[in-house]
Amino acid sequence: MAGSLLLVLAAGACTLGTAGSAAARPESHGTAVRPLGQVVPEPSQVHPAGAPFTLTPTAHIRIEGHNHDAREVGTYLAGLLRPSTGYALPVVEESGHGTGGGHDIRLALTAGSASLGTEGYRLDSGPSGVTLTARTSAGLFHGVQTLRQLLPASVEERTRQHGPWQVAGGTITDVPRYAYRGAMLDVSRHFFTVPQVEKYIDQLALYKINEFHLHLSDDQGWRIAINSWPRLARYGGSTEVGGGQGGYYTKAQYAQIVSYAASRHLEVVPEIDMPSHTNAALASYPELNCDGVAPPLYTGTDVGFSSLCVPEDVTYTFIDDVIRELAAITPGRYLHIGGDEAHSTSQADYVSFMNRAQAVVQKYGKTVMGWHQITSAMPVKGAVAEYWGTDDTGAAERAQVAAAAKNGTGLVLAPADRSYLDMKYDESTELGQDWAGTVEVDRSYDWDPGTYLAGAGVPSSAVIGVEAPLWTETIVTNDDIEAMAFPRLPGIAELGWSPESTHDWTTYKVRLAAQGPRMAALGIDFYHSPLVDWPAGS
Ligand code: NGO
Repeated sequence: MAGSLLLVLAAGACTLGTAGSAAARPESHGTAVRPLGQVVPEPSQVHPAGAPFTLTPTAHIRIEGHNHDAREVGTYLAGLLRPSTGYALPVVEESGHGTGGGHDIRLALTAGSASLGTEGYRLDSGPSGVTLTARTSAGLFHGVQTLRQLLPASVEERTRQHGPWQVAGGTITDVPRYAYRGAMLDVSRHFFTVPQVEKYIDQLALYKINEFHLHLSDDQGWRIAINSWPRLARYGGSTEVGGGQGGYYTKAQYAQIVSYAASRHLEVVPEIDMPSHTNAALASYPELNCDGVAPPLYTGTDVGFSSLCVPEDVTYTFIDDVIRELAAITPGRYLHIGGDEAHSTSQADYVSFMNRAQAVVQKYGKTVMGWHQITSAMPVKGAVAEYWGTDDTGAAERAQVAAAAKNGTGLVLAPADRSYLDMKYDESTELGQDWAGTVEVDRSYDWDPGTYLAGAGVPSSAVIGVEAPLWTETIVTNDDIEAMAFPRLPGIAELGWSPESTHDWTTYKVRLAAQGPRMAALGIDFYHSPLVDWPAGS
Protein backbone atom coordinates (compact mmCIF):
# COMPACT_ATOMS: atom_id res chain seq x y z
CA MET A 1 0.00 0.00 0.00
CA ALA A 2 2.80 2.38 0.87
CA GLY A 3 4.14 1.99 -2.66
CA SER A 4 0.96 3.11 -4.41
CA LEU A 5 0.55 5.95 -1.96
CA LEU A 6 4.02 7.12 -2.77
CA LEU A 7 3.22 7.25 -6.46
CA VAL A 8 0.08 9.31 -5.85
CA LEU A 9 1.82 11.72 -3.55
CA ALA A 10 4.87 12.12 -5.69
CA ALA A 11 2.62 13.46 -8.43
CA GLY A 12 2.78 16.95 -7.01
CA ALA A 13 0.77 17.09 -3.78
CA CYS A 14 2.00 20.00 -1.78
CA THR A 15 0.04 20.57 1.39
CA LEU A 16 -0.70 17.16 2.80
CA GLY A 17 -0.16 17.29 6.49
CA THR A 18 -0.58 15.74 9.93
CA ALA A 19 -0.27 12.01 10.32
CA GLY A 20 -1.08 11.41 6.67
CA SER A 21 1.75 13.67 5.60
CA ALA A 22 4.20 11.32 7.15
CA ALA A 23 3.49 8.80 4.44
CA ALA A 24 4.44 11.20 1.67
CA ARG A 25 7.57 10.39 -0.29
CA PRO A 26 10.57 12.31 0.89
CA GLU A 27 11.94 14.51 -1.87
CA SER A 28 15.20 13.42 -3.33
CA HIS A 29 16.06 16.79 -4.85
CA GLY A 30 15.19 20.29 -3.79
CA THR A 31 12.10 21.14 -5.83
CA ALA A 32 8.92 19.65 -4.30
CA VAL A 33 7.21 21.37 -1.42
CA ARG A 34 7.63 19.21 1.62
CA PRO A 35 4.35 18.37 3.35
CA LEU A 36 3.84 20.42 6.50
CA GLY A 37 4.60 18.05 9.35
CA GLN A 38 7.33 16.10 7.57
CA VAL A 39 9.66 16.98 10.40
CA VAL A 40 11.62 15.05 13.05
CA PRO A 41 10.57 15.19 15.86
CA GLU A 42 6.96 15.11 14.64
CA PRO A 43 5.17 18.27 15.77
CA SER A 44 2.26 17.90 18.18
CA GLN A 45 -0.31 19.63 15.94
CA VAL A 46 -0.16 20.19 12.18
CA HIS A 47 -2.90 21.95 10.18
CA PRO A 48 -2.06 22.24 6.48
CA ALA A 49 -3.96 25.06 4.79
CA GLY A 50 -3.62 27.28 1.78
CA ALA A 51 -0.78 28.01 -0.57
CA PRO A 52 2.90 27.76 0.34
CA PHE A 53 5.29 30.48 1.40
CA THR A 54 8.14 31.26 -0.99
CA LEU A 55 11.34 32.80 0.30
CA THR A 56 12.49 35.49 -2.12
CA PRO A 57 15.78 37.37 -2.57
CA THR A 58 14.43 40.52 -0.95
CA ALA A 59 13.00 38.86 2.14
CA HIS A 60 13.81 40.11 5.64
CA ILE A 61 13.97 38.29 8.91
CA ARG A 62 11.84 40.53 11.07
CA ILE A 63 12.11 40.54 14.85
CA GLU A 64 8.97 41.77 16.57
CA GLY A 65 9.93 44.30 19.21
CA HIS A 66 13.41 45.07 20.45
CA ASN A 67 14.39 41.78 21.93
CA HIS A 68 17.98 40.66 22.15
CA ASP A 69 17.21 36.94 22.53
CA ALA A 70 14.84 36.86 19.57
CA ARG A 71 17.36 38.80 17.54
CA GLU A 72 20.01 36.17 18.29
CA VAL A 73 17.70 33.46 17.03
CA GLY A 74 17.08 35.57 13.92
CA THR A 75 20.80 35.96 13.35
CA TYR A 76 21.26 32.20 13.73
CA LEU A 77 18.46 31.59 11.21
CA ALA A 78 20.02 34.04 8.75
CA GLY A 79 23.33 32.20 9.15
CA LEU A 80 21.59 28.95 8.23
CA LEU A 81 19.81 30.34 5.17
CA ARG A 82 22.24 32.79 3.57
CA PRO A 83 24.93 30.47 2.13
CA SER A 84 22.57 28.18 0.21
CA THR A 85 19.96 30.74 -0.85
CA GLY A 86 22.47 33.46 -1.60
CA TYR A 87 19.93 35.97 -0.24
CA ALA A 88 20.94 38.86 2.01
CA LEU A 89 18.15 38.20 4.54
CA PRO A 90 18.78 41.22 6.75
CA VAL A 91 17.69 40.77 10.35
CA VAL A 92 15.62 43.82 11.25
CA GLU A 93 13.52 45.01 14.15
CA GLU A 94 9.90 45.14 13.05
CA SER A 95 9.07 48.35 14.89
CA GLY A 96 11.94 50.21 13.26
CA HIS A 97 10.88 49.30 9.75
CA GLY A 98 7.17 49.85 9.66
CA THR A 99 5.01 46.83 9.17
CA GLY A 100 7.23 45.33 6.51
CA GLY A 101 6.10 43.78 3.29
CA GLY A 102 4.96 40.26 2.63
CA HIS A 103 7.26 37.36 1.97
CA ASP A 104 9.19 37.83 5.21
CA ILE A 105 10.07 35.53 8.08
CA ARG A 106 8.87 36.98 11.39
CA LEU A 107 10.03 35.95 14.84
CA ALA A 108 7.68 37.08 17.58
CA LEU A 109 8.29 36.69 21.29
CA THR A 110 5.03 37.10 23.14
CA ALA A 111 4.02 36.68 26.75
CA GLY A 112 0.64 35.38 25.62
CA SER A 113 -0.05 31.86 24.38
CA ALA A 114 0.54 30.25 27.78
CA SER A 115 -0.08 26.87 26.20
CA LEU A 116 3.22 27.17 24.32
CA GLY A 117 5.06 26.80 27.63
CA THR A 118 8.78 27.35 27.96
CA GLU A 119 9.87 25.58 24.76
CA GLY A 120 6.86 25.50 22.44
CA TYR A 121 6.22 27.58 19.34
CA ARG A 122 3.67 28.21 16.64
CA LEU A 123 4.54 28.38 12.96
CA ASP A 124 2.13 30.09 10.55
CA SER A 125 3.01 29.76 6.90
CA GLY A 126 1.35 31.19 3.81
CA PRO A 127 1.99 33.34 0.72
CA SER A 128 2.37 36.48 2.82
CA GLY A 129 5.10 35.12 5.07
CA VAL A 130 6.14 32.73 7.80
CA THR A 131 5.70 33.73 11.42
CA LEU A 132 7.20 31.94 14.38
CA THR A 133 5.61 32.79 17.71
CA ALA A 134 6.89 31.67 21.10
CA ARG A 135 7.03 32.78 24.72
CA THR A 136 10.79 32.17 24.96
CA SER A 137 13.80 32.35 22.70
CA ALA A 138 14.15 28.57 23.20
CA GLY A 139 10.69 28.18 21.65
CA LEU A 140 11.65 30.39 18.71
CA PHE A 141 14.86 28.41 18.29
CA HIS A 142 12.97 25.10 18.16
CA GLY A 143 10.57 26.70 15.68
CA VAL A 144 13.55 27.64 13.53
CA GLN A 145 14.58 23.97 13.46
CA THR A 146 11.12 23.07 12.18
CA LEU A 147 11.18 25.84 9.58
CA ARG A 148 14.59 24.69 8.43
CA GLN A 149 13.39 21.10 8.04
CA LEU A 150 10.38 22.24 6.01
CA LEU A 151 12.66 23.88 3.46
CA PRO A 152 14.36 21.70 0.84
CA ALA A 153 17.32 19.68 2.14
CA SER A 154 19.66 21.63 -0.11
CA VAL A 155 19.18 24.62 2.17
CA GLU A 156 21.75 22.89 4.41
CA GLU A 157 24.48 23.13 1.77
CA ARG A 158 27.07 25.83 2.41
CA THR A 159 27.34 26.87 -1.22
CA ARG A 160 24.71 28.57 -3.33
CA GLN A 161 21.89 26.26 -4.50
CA HIS A 162 18.84 26.59 -6.70
CA GLY A 163 15.48 27.15 -5.06
CA PRO A 164 12.61 27.48 -5.04
CA TRP A 165 12.68 27.87 -1.25
CA GLN A 166 9.14 27.00 -0.32
CA VAL A 167 7.38 26.08 2.91
CA ALA A 168 3.95 24.43 2.79
CA GLY A 169 1.03 26.58 3.95
CA GLY A 170 -0.69 26.07 7.29
CA THR A 171 -0.08 26.12 11.01
CA ILE A 172 2.05 24.01 13.33
CA THR A 173 1.55 24.29 17.07
CA ASP A 174 4.23 22.36 18.87
CA VAL A 175 5.24 21.68 22.48
CA PRO A 176 7.56 18.99 23.84
CA ARG A 177 6.34 15.91 25.67
CA TYR A 178 9.33 15.93 28.06
CA ALA A 179 11.44 18.71 29.54
CA TYR A 180 14.65 16.64 29.49
CA ARG A 181 15.78 15.53 26.03
CA GLY A 182 19.42 14.65 26.37
CA ALA A 183 22.45 13.42 24.55
CA MET A 184 25.64 12.38 26.34
CA LEU A 185 29.15 12.42 24.95
CA ASP A 186 31.91 10.48 26.74
CA VAL A 187 35.01 12.65 26.31
CA SER A 188 36.95 10.52 28.76
CA ARG A 189 37.49 7.25 26.88
CA HIS A 190 38.53 9.36 23.89
CA PHE A 191 39.03 13.07 24.14
CA PHE A 192 37.17 15.41 21.78
CA THR A 193 38.28 18.98 21.19
CA VAL A 194 36.04 22.02 21.60
CA PRO A 195 35.34 22.33 17.83
CA GLN A 196 34.53 18.60 17.67
CA VAL A 197 32.08 18.99 20.53
CA GLU A 198 30.54 22.10 18.99
CA LYS A 199 29.95 20.23 15.76
CA TYR A 200 27.98 17.56 17.61
CA ILE A 201 26.02 20.22 19.52
CA ASP A 202 24.95 21.77 16.20
CA GLN A 203 23.73 18.39 15.01
CA LEU A 204 21.80 17.79 18.25
CA ALA A 205 20.06 21.16 18.01
CA LEU A 206 18.51 20.18 14.67
CA TYR A 207 16.47 17.57 16.54
CA LYS A 208 15.49 19.80 19.49
CA ILE A 209 17.78 18.07 22.03
CA ASN A 210 18.06 20.45 24.98
CA GLU A 211 20.42 18.74 27.47
CA PHE A 212 24.07 18.04 26.70
CA HIS A 213 25.57 15.62 29.22
CA LEU A 214 29.37 15.63 29.20
CA HIS A 215 31.00 12.58 30.78
CA LEU A 216 34.12 14.39 31.97
CA SER A 217 35.97 11.77 33.98
CA ASP A 218 36.53 8.04 33.96
CA ASP A 219 39.27 5.50 34.50
CA GLN A 220 40.98 6.45 31.26
CA GLY A 221 41.02 10.22 31.54
CA TRP A 222 40.18 13.32 33.59
CA ARG A 223 39.06 16.05 31.20
CA ILE A 224 38.41 19.25 33.16
CA ALA A 225 40.99 21.51 34.82
CA ILE A 226 40.52 21.76 38.59
CA ASN A 227 42.80 24.45 40.03
CA SER A 228 43.06 22.98 43.52
CA TRP A 229 44.04 19.54 42.16
CA PRO A 230 46.04 20.39 39.02
CA ARG A 231 47.43 16.91 38.37
CA LEU A 232 43.90 15.60 37.67
CA ALA A 233 43.85 17.16 34.23
CA ARG A 234 47.55 17.51 33.55
CA TYR A 235 48.47 13.93 34.43
CA GLY A 236 45.08 12.19 34.71
CA GLY A 237 44.07 13.68 31.36
CA SER A 238 47.26 12.72 29.55
CA THR A 239 46.00 9.56 27.90
CA GLU A 240 42.87 7.74 26.68
CA VAL A 241 41.68 4.30 25.55
CA GLY A 242 44.37 2.73 23.38
CA GLY A 243 47.12 4.97 24.78
CA GLY A 244 46.62 8.14 22.73
CA GLN A 245 47.53 11.52 24.14
CA GLY A 246 44.11 12.37 25.59
CA GLY A 247 43.60 15.99 26.60
CA TYR A 248 41.47 18.15 28.86
CA TYR A 249 39.44 21.35 28.81
CA THR A 250 40.77 24.44 30.53
CA LYS A 251 38.07 26.28 32.41
CA ALA A 252 37.93 28.79 29.56
CA GLN A 253 37.42 26.00 27.04
CA TYR A 254 34.69 24.43 29.16
CA ALA A 255 33.04 27.86 29.39
CA GLN A 256 33.24 28.04 25.61
CA ILE A 257 31.38 24.72 25.31
CA VAL A 258 28.77 25.89 27.81
CA SER A 259 28.20 29.13 25.97
CA TYR A 260 28.12 27.46 22.54
CA ALA A 261 25.58 24.95 23.88
CA ALA A 262 23.53 27.81 25.33
CA SER A 263 23.53 29.54 21.94
CA ARG A 264 21.87 26.35 20.61
CA HIS A 265 19.55 26.21 23.63
CA LEU A 266 21.19 23.17 25.22
CA GLU A 267 22.06 23.05 28.91
CA VAL A 268 25.36 21.37 29.79
CA VAL A 269 25.12 18.60 32.40
CA PRO A 270 28.69 17.87 33.56
CA GLU A 271 29.46 14.46 35.04
CA ILE A 272 32.26 13.50 37.39
CA ASP A 273 31.82 9.77 37.83
CA MET A 274 32.38 8.46 41.40
CA PRO A 275 33.21 6.51 43.54
CA SER A 276 34.21 4.06 40.77
CA HIS A 277 35.39 4.95 37.25
CA THR A 278 38.05 7.04 39.02
CA ASN A 279 41.39 5.50 38.03
CA ALA A 280 42.56 8.71 36.35
CA ALA A 281 42.10 10.60 39.64
CA LEU A 282 43.59 7.76 41.73
CA ALA A 283 46.63 7.70 39.43
CA SER A 284 47.08 11.46 39.82
CA TYR A 285 47.03 11.60 43.65
CA PRO A 286 48.29 8.72 45.84
CA GLU A 287 46.43 10.08 48.88
CA LEU A 288 43.09 9.28 47.22
CA ASN A 289 43.92 5.56 47.44
CA CYS A 290 43.25 3.59 50.62
CA ASP A 291 46.75 2.08 50.41
CA GLY A 292 48.37 5.42 49.59
CA VAL A 293 49.78 4.07 46.34
CA ALA A 294 48.83 5.63 43.00
CA PRO A 295 48.00 3.04 40.33
CA PRO A 296 49.32 3.53 36.79
CA LEU A 297 47.26 5.36 34.20
CA TYR A 298 44.79 3.03 32.48
CA THR A 299 44.10 2.78 28.75
CA GLY A 300 42.02 -0.42 28.57
CA THR A 301 38.23 -0.81 28.58
CA ASP A 302 37.42 -2.75 31.74
CA VAL A 303 34.94 -1.21 34.17
CA GLY A 304 34.27 -1.35 37.89
CA PHE A 305 37.82 -1.90 39.19
CA SER A 306 38.54 1.51 40.72
CA SER A 307 37.18 3.18 43.85
CA LEU A 308 37.81 6.36 45.77
CA CYS A 309 38.75 5.62 49.39
CA VAL A 310 35.42 5.98 51.17
CA PRO A 311 36.62 6.12 54.84
CA GLU A 312 39.33 8.78 54.29
CA ASP A 313 38.56 12.45 54.95
CA VAL A 314 40.79 13.58 52.10
CA THR A 315 38.29 11.98 49.70
CA TYR A 316 35.66 14.51 50.79
CA THR A 317 38.06 17.43 50.60
CA PHE A 318 38.71 16.25 47.05
CA ILE A 319 35.07 15.96 45.99
CA ASP A 320 34.19 19.25 47.71
CA ASP A 321 36.93 21.03 45.74
CA VAL A 322 36.04 19.37 42.46
CA ILE A 323 32.30 19.95 42.76
CA ARG A 324 32.75 23.52 44.01
CA GLU A 325 35.00 24.43 41.07
CA LEU A 326 32.83 22.64 38.53
CA ALA A 327 29.57 24.08 39.90
CA ALA A 328 31.11 27.57 39.71
CA ILE A 329 31.62 27.28 35.93
CA THR A 330 28.34 25.49 35.24
CA PRO A 331 25.26 27.67 34.84
CA GLY A 332 23.03 24.62 34.30
CA ARG A 333 20.94 23.10 37.04
CA TYR A 334 22.36 19.60 37.14
CA LEU A 335 25.58 18.05 38.35
CA HIS A 336 25.91 14.36 37.54
CA ILE A 337 27.96 12.26 39.98
CA GLY A 338 27.84 8.94 38.14
CA GLY A 339 27.58 6.20 40.74
CA ASP A 340 27.51 3.33 38.22
CA GLU A 341 29.38 0.06 38.46
CA ALA A 342 30.93 0.61 41.90
CA HIS A 343 31.94 -3.03 41.97
CA SER A 344 35.02 -2.34 44.10
CA THR A 345 33.09 -0.44 46.77
CA SER A 346 31.06 -2.29 49.43
CA GLN A 347 27.33 -1.45 49.46
CA ALA A 348 27.65 0.10 52.95
CA ASP A 349 30.53 2.26 51.74
CA TYR A 350 28.58 3.15 48.58
CA VAL A 351 25.62 4.39 50.61
CA SER A 352 27.76 6.42 53.00
CA PHE A 353 29.79 7.86 50.12
CA MET A 354 26.69 8.83 48.14
CA ASN A 355 25.12 10.51 51.17
CA ARG A 356 28.16 12.75 51.49
CA ALA A 357 28.65 13.35 47.77
CA GLN A 358 25.01 14.32 47.22
CA ALA A 359 25.23 16.78 50.13
CA VAL A 360 28.20 18.46 48.43
CA VAL A 361 26.29 18.85 45.17
CA GLN A 362 23.40 20.42 47.09
CA LYS A 363 25.76 22.67 49.06
CA TYR A 364 26.91 24.18 45.75
CA GLY A 365 23.36 24.74 44.58
CA LYS A 366 23.04 21.99 42.00
CA THR A 367 20.49 19.25 41.40
CA VAL A 368 21.95 15.78 41.94
CA MET A 369 21.94 13.51 38.94
CA GLY A 370 23.36 9.99 38.89
CA TRP A 371 23.09 6.68 37.07
CA HIS A 372 20.21 4.63 38.42
CA GLN A 373 22.44 2.79 40.89
CA ILE A 374 22.04 5.84 43.13
CA THR A 375 18.58 4.48 43.88
CA SER A 376 20.34 1.72 45.86
CA ALA A 377 21.58 4.47 48.21
CA MET A 378 19.36 7.28 49.47
CA PRO A 379 18.67 9.77 46.68
CA VAL A 380 18.21 13.26 48.10
CA LYS A 381 15.02 15.20 47.47
CA GLY A 382 14.90 16.39 43.88
CA ALA A 383 17.57 13.95 42.66
CA VAL A 384 17.35 12.56 39.13
CA ALA A 385 18.34 8.97 38.33
CA GLU A 386 19.36 8.00 34.83
CA TYR A 387 18.12 4.50 34.04
CA TRP A 388 20.47 2.54 31.79
CA GLY A 389 19.06 -0.97 32.29
CA THR A 390 18.08 -3.39 29.54
CA ASP A 391 15.38 -5.98 28.94
CA ASP A 392 17.55 -8.27 31.07
CA THR A 393 17.68 -6.01 34.11
CA GLY A 394 16.41 -7.97 37.08
CA ALA A 395 13.14 -7.38 38.90
CA ALA A 396 14.86 -6.38 42.14
CA GLU A 397 16.86 -3.63 40.45
CA ARG A 398 13.78 -2.35 38.63
CA ALA A 399 11.79 -2.41 41.88
CA GLN A 400 14.46 -0.31 43.55
CA VAL A 401 14.25 2.26 40.77
CA ALA A 402 10.44 2.20 41.02
CA ALA A 403 10.54 2.70 44.79
CA ALA A 404 12.77 5.76 44.36
CA ALA A 405 10.53 7.06 41.57
CA LYS A 406 7.45 6.74 43.79
CA ASN A 407 9.41 8.61 46.44
CA GLY A 408 10.00 11.59 44.17
CA THR A 409 13.23 10.74 42.33
CA GLY A 410 12.88 11.87 38.72
CA LEU A 411 13.91 9.47 35.99
CA VAL A 412 15.71 10.05 32.73
CA LEU A 413 15.45 6.93 30.59
CA ALA A 414 18.50 5.78 28.66
CA PRO A 415 17.95 2.02 28.30
CA ALA A 416 21.24 0.62 27.00
CA ASP A 417 19.57 -1.78 24.57
CA ARG A 418 17.49 1.06 23.08
CA SER A 419 19.20 4.41 23.46
CA TYR A 420 22.94 3.69 23.83
CA LEU A 421 24.44 5.07 20.64
CA ASP A 422 27.59 2.99 21.10
CA MET A 423 25.72 -0.29 20.60
CA LYS A 424 26.31 -1.85 17.19
CA TYR A 425 23.37 -1.72 14.75
CA ASP A 426 23.98 -5.31 13.72
CA GLU A 427 26.83 -7.80 13.72
CA SER A 428 28.48 -6.14 10.75
CA THR A 429 28.78 -2.70 12.38
CA GLU A 430 32.49 -1.96 12.68
CA LEU A 431 32.37 0.52 15.55
CA GLY A 432 30.76 0.14 18.93
CA GLN A 433 30.05 -2.61 21.40
CA ASP A 434 27.36 -5.24 21.76
CA TRP A 435 27.22 -6.04 25.47
CA ALA A 436 23.55 -4.89 25.44
CA GLY A 437 22.90 -6.60 22.11
CA THR A 438 22.65 -5.01 18.69
CA VAL A 439 20.30 -2.06 18.34
CA GLU A 440 18.86 -1.34 14.90
CA VAL A 441 17.05 1.91 14.19
CA ASP A 442 13.58 0.41 14.74
CA ARG A 443 14.50 -1.07 18.13
CA SER A 444 16.05 2.21 19.19
CA TYR A 445 12.85 4.12 18.32
CA ASP A 446 10.17 1.62 19.18
CA TRP A 447 9.55 2.00 22.92
CA ASP A 448 7.49 4.37 25.00
CA PRO A 449 9.27 6.25 27.79
CA GLY A 450 5.95 6.80 29.57
CA THR A 451 5.23 3.10 30.05
CA TYR A 452 8.71 1.60 29.69
CA LEU A 453 9.07 0.87 33.42
CA ALA A 454 5.35 0.77 34.23
CA GLY A 455 5.54 -2.99 34.79
CA ALA A 456 7.95 -2.37 37.65
CA GLY A 457 5.60 0.22 39.13
CA VAL A 458 7.21 3.43 37.86
CA PRO A 459 4.51 6.10 37.51
CA SER A 460 4.70 7.87 34.14
CA SER A 461 4.80 11.19 36.03
CA ALA A 462 8.26 10.26 37.39
CA VAL A 463 9.75 10.21 33.90
CA ILE A 464 11.24 13.61 33.10
CA GLY A 465 12.73 12.58 29.80
CA VAL A 466 15.13 10.51 27.75
CA GLU A 467 18.78 10.51 26.88
CA ALA A 468 20.99 8.98 24.19
CA PRO A 469 24.48 8.37 25.63
CA LEU A 470 27.45 7.90 23.33
CA TRP A 471 30.28 6.04 25.08
CA THR A 472 33.51 6.34 23.20
CA GLU A 473 35.64 3.27 23.85
CA THR A 474 35.64 2.72 20.05
CA ILE A 475 34.76 6.24 18.90
CA VAL A 476 37.59 8.56 17.90
CA THR A 477 36.43 11.09 15.28
CA ASN A 478 33.35 13.13 14.38
CA ASP A 479 32.74 10.67 11.55
CA ASP A 480 32.61 7.92 14.16
CA ILE A 481 30.19 9.96 16.29
CA GLU A 482 27.97 10.54 13.27
CA ALA A 483 28.00 6.91 12.15
CA MET A 484 26.67 5.80 15.53
CA ALA A 485 24.43 8.74 16.48
CA PHE A 486 22.70 9.07 13.14
CA PRO A 487 20.07 8.01 12.49
CA ARG A 488 19.29 6.72 16.00
CA LEU A 489 19.64 10.07 17.76
CA PRO A 490 16.71 11.64 15.85
CA GLY A 491 14.52 8.73 17.03
CA ILE A 492 15.40 9.24 20.68
CA ALA A 493 14.88 12.98 20.19
CA GLU A 494 11.41 12.22 18.81
CA LEU A 495 10.58 10.03 21.82
CA GLY A 496 11.50 12.98 23.98
CA TRP A 497 9.58 15.61 22.05
CA SER A 498 6.58 14.19 20.18
CA PRO A 499 3.27 13.21 21.77
CA GLU A 500 2.82 9.51 22.40
CA SER A 501 -0.13 9.55 19.96
CA THR A 502 2.27 10.14 17.04
CA HIS A 503 4.40 7.12 17.89
CA ASP A 504 4.40 4.80 14.89
CA TRP A 505 7.45 3.17 13.31
CA THR A 506 5.92 2.85 9.84
CA THR A 507 5.24 6.57 9.50
CA TYR A 508 8.34 7.57 11.47
CA LYS A 509 10.63 5.73 9.08
CA VAL A 510 9.22 7.75 6.16
CA ARG A 511 9.89 11.02 7.96
CA LEU A 512 13.32 9.68 8.90
CA ALA A 513 14.03 8.81 5.27
CA ALA A 514 13.34 12.46 4.41
CA GLN A 515 16.16 13.38 6.78
CA GLY A 516 18.62 11.45 4.60
CA PRO A 517 19.25 14.19 2.02
CA ARG A 518 19.39 16.76 4.83
CA MET A 519 21.96 14.81 6.82
CA ALA A 520 23.91 14.24 3.61
CA ALA A 521 23.82 17.97 2.80
CA LEU A 522 25.09 18.67 6.30
CA GLY A 523 27.95 16.25 5.77
CA ILE A 524 26.66 13.89 8.48
CA ASP A 525 28.16 10.50 7.81
CA PHE A 526 25.08 8.51 8.87
CA TYR A 527 24.38 4.77 8.89
CA HIS A 528 22.14 3.85 5.96
CA SER A 529 19.97 1.39 7.80
CA PRO A 530 18.41 -1.13 5.40
CA LEU A 531 15.14 -0.69 7.30
CA VAL A 532 14.72 2.82 5.90
CA ASP A 533 13.95 3.66 2.26
CA TRP A 534 16.54 6.43 1.87
CA PRO A 535 15.91 8.67 -1.15
CA ALA A 536 18.37 8.27 -3.98
CA GLY A 537 21.46 10.38 -3.56
CA SER A 538 21.28 10.66 0.21
C1 NGO B 1 28.04 1.32 30.82
C2 NGO B 1 29.19 1.79 31.68
C3 NGO B 1 30.14 2.69 30.91
C4 NGO B 1 30.50 2.07 29.56
C5 NGO B 1 29.22 1.82 28.79
C6 NGO B 1 29.50 1.19 27.44
C7 NGO B 1 27.31 2.93 32.20
C8 NGO B 1 26.37 3.86 32.84
N1 NGO B 1 28.48 2.56 32.69
O1 NGO B 1 27.10 2.39 30.99
O2 NGO B 1 31.31 2.89 31.68
O3 NGO B 1 31.31 2.96 28.83
O4 NGO B 1 28.32 0.99 29.50
O5 NGO B 1 28.37 0.91 26.70
